Amino acid sequence: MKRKSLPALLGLVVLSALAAGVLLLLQPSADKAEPVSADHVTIVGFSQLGSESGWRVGNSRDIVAAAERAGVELIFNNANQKQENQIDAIRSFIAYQVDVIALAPIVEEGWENVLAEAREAGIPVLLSDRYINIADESLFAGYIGSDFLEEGRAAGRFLLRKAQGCDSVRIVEIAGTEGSTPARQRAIGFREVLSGDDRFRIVHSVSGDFLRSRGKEHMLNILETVEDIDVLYSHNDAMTLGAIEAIEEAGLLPGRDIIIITIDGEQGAIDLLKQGKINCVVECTALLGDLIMDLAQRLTRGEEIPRISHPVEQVFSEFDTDVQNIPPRGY
Ligand code: GYE
Repeated sequence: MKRKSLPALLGLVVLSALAAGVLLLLQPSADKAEPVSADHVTIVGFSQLGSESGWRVGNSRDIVAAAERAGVELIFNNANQKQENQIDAIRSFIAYQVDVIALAPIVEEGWENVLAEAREAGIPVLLSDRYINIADESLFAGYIGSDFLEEGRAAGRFLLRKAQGCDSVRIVEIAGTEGSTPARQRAIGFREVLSGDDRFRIVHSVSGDFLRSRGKEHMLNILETVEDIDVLYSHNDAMTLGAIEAIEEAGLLPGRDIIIITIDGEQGAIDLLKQGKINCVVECTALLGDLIMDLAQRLTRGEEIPRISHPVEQVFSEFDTDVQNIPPRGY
């Protein structure tokens, strides 16, 4: 969907307000909990954090397509990796009086003020993809996204199985954006499973910001400075694809000389799993759009929604017999 100009946005607000039979106030209304008519078109303002990875691009496309499928008017803003841009976008959604704000927060901290402003305006907020750390959790209506702790645990469980019979396992970790939920929890879940087994040592850990270019840069540097690497645990596919380029440039075989464990499940990573260059892909689905639109419409109708909605996900690895038949991922 094309981004709307301000007049077009205001037009949408007027239309939906008329359909709902309520008076349009240009200043935020404190009472949006009035019942809406059956033909009310839900307006969602979505603050996307950026386009750092194939996962993120697929997530954005899915959200736009899901809004069209659901007949939701979507105002989509891409914050280009800056929290202040996300805060500005949320303030503009409040000024436009959208029905629901959906936020994919780049980091966990720093949302108190702007979410209090949304509440003041009577606009419910859905968290999409990443979580936030906030004292008053009633400032958002619900969370739709993966269980990142479980993803980290799944990565650890794969390694436990792969390392059967090994005496010592030296691991390097390329982590996601500092202060983001997936980076924090993927690190914790992985360590939780391996702790207590002193064969495993994380000998180097660095943040690659979920970017392919940083994954490659870090891996080039790691290969020069860290000895005897057995395993790369990378928090997303984009960084993994960059790191694999570095490993191959160094004349090593990814998947054999270095065991590769990655998270997301982009098509590019699944293709390398099929070629034996990646050993394990922990799925984190980017396809959250339908769920977001469904919950946004339910909120607009004043219905209760679940606090947490986790999509069902799986692990793809060299231990699966049907790796060659993994269906196309779509991103
Ligand atoms: O793993 C990564 C993206 O927040 C779950 O962000 C998301 C992560 C995903 O850039 O590829």
